[in-house]
Amino acid sequence: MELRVLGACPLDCPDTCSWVVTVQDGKATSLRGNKEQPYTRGALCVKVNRYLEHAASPERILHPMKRVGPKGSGQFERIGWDEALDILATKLREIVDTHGGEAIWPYQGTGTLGFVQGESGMAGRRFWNALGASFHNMNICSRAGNEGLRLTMGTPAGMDPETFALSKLILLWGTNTLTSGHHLWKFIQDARANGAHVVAIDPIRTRTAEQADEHLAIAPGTDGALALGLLYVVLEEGAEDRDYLENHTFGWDEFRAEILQYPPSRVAEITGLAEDDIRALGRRLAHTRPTGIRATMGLQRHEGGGSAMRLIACIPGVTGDWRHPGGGLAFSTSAHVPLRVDHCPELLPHPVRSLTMTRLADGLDESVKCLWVYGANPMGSTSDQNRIRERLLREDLFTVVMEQFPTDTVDYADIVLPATMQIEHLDLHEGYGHMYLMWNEPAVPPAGEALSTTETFRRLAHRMGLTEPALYATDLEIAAELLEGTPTIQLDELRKRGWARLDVAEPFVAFTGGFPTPSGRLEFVSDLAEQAGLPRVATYVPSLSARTPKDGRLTLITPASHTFLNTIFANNPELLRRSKGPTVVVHPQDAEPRGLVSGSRARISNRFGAFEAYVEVSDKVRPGVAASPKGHWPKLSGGANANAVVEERDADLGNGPVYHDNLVEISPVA
Ligand SMILES: Nc1nc2c(c(=O)[nH]1)N[C@H]1C(S)=C(S)[C@@H](COP(=O)(O)OP(=O)(O)OC[C@H]3O[C@@H](n4cnc5c(=O)[nH]c(N)nc54)[C@H](O)[C@@H]3O)O[C@H]1N2
Ligand SMILES: Nc1nc2c(c(=O)[nH]1)N[C@H]1C(S)=C(S)[C@@H](COP(=O)(O)OP(=O)(O)OC[C@H]3O[C@@H](n4cnc5c(=O)[nH]c(N)nc54)[C@H](O)[C@@H]3O)O[C@H]1N2
Ligand code: SF4
Ligand SMILES: [Mo]
Repeated sequence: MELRVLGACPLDCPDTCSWVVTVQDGKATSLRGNKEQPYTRGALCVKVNRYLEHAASPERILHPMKRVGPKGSGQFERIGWDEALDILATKLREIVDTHGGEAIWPYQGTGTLGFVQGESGMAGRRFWNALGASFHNMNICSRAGNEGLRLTMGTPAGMDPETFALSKLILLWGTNTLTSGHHLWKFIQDARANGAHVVAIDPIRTRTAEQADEHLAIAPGTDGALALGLLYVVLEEGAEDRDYLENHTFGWDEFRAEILQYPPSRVAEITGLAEDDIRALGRRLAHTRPTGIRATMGLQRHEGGGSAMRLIACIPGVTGDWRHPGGGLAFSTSAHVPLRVDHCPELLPHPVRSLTMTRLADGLDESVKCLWVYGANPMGSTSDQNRIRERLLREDLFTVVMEQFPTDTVDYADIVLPATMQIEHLDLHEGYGHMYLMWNEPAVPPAGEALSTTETFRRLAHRMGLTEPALYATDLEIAAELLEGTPTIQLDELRKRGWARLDVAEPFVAFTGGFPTPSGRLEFVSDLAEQAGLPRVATYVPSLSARTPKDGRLTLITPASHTFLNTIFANNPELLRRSKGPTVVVHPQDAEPRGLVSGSRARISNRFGAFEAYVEVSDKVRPGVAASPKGHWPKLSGGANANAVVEERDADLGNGPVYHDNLVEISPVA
């Protein structure tokens, strides 16, 4: 018998594709994009085209295991679920009784963004609340940008990305659309067919920049200065929207004075761009309505990243672009999604501390007795790899990893639990790059003894004798509860169709009812910014690499890899082969004096550590910048990846990470 089962891609990608799994005799035989979904329209991507192959990989973890070798050795023996649950229940109880629940760090990552199984709903949180575990502050990805946008707009939620089809000028700012969420491209092409001009602003000539009409190869971490310089030209042209400024913004006089500090000549010096290019784009911005800005996570992975987002969000306030469909800014649509997420905080025995995801090495001190990792691969994805490794070797730390694959993080576990993949469990998703909810129906039974996240925590709660009914909600009950936040979307209809548009207008124009800021207006000046330690008026805050003398060092950017999704798929033989990596791209001017040639091995190092990669000499990167895509597994790359040289240092807002703001030396490997 052949069945077609509707699902959704669970990965941390803005597109959240709708897919169709064909099942024959209980086996998934094909997984294809769902043509009916209006945003993703049937195409998946190079990575997820291999999802079934990946799910059937002989490397899948299929049963619980306990450590038998020394910590970090990755030596395990198979155990049954019964024994695993006994060990875990006993150990957790002992830790709670001796040290208190806060000695447990539930370290959840972005492996799946589902609201039932994953990060968006913070699956497991009810269970952790019942134990009084520490709160996990999930800020690894977009927090600095979110906070920056919140200062200006009151929310990170802006344009519906579909309305880029209506833009006449599109700024792709610190975003690699064709790699990190390619379905937007279709809408950009529609805009181009109507005469839109597309500009990529990126230190790297990415595949997106190559396809754009214009590429400004800006020096990393100087985007705030560019934003001010462009607005300077808008003022010179007399093109500010005075009516909008007067009726919808707050703090214009102060902000105007700030803009006037940044004439294009000064901005050219800061950003390394040609003054003429800045002026030309400024004039274009001044006279093109609507202008749509797509700014995503790349440019906020910097010391000044939150401030840069705050400032870029000011641009449509000056030009009045928020008036028009196709005008404004799109970062993430998450905050448009009104699902009802209930972590049952009433289960907490007392208020608990918060531990910060990007500060794993710092946070993993003696006060933490149990690290419980799920949907995450911190040994591959988190800053300051060497110090994390040291901490994970602590003999008094009990580490549990729920996983699908034997990652570097798994090697440090005391107990490993087999996790289901998306075709094997139920979930409900948003798309953070579109305005739809997505349904994922399980298509096949779990592989081996794998259990979903929710089922694992239900069984563990039972084994620990916990009685709160909320801990035993079924997946369907959780989904129904979530949908209580969206009265226009019915569960049975969503299940039948696989997707549903949020209850928003089409075409959507944001902020028609004002901005959710303290003043109700777009804020150029913000008391909340001052409370967060930033200047009251939105302004340029340089990144480390922009403000530090380089002394022969290069700025390392570690962007999204085309063939992996963070560290997921980096053990797939074909995708690993296609990545040709790990690679490091260096400009000819920087390669020559260092004796680096294409195809040779290089050592990339700084005081935090080192990793090795194959050199690609190319003018795709600006002089002074090196690029090495994220995601390679340390153990498949000589023991370390790019995060060995990423410092555990905070961005200016929300303790965001600084993955693209590190200085390194690069030398040939003998
Ligand atoms: N194929 C693939 N897709 C992915 C991912 C993946 O790993 N692989 N990851 C997913 C995840 S988790 C996320 S968060 C998103 C991230 O997707 P993006 O937001 O696209 O993030 P990055 O690739 O980190 O950076 C985007 C671009 O910003 C540029 N950039 C870096 N620093 C600066 C700067 O200072 N100024 C400017 N103007 N540009 C700068 C980089 O060179 C890069 O080309 O993508 C998601 N999609
Ligand atoms: N150098 C550098 N590092 C970066 C970045 C960068 O730009 N540069 N980007 C950062 C960003 S944007 C992000 S979002 C983080 C991501 O960092 P993490 O959140 O740690 O994500 P991954 O590395 O993809 O690891 C996710 C793991 O979850 C597992 N998994 C997937 N689905 C499930 C499931 O349903 N259940 C369970 N139990 N496990 C599952 C996968 O097998 C995988 O090993 O990485 C960050 N790291
Ligand atoms: S990773 Fe992104 S583009 Fe690829 S299938 Fe998933 S949602 Fe679609
Ligand atoms: Mo991310």
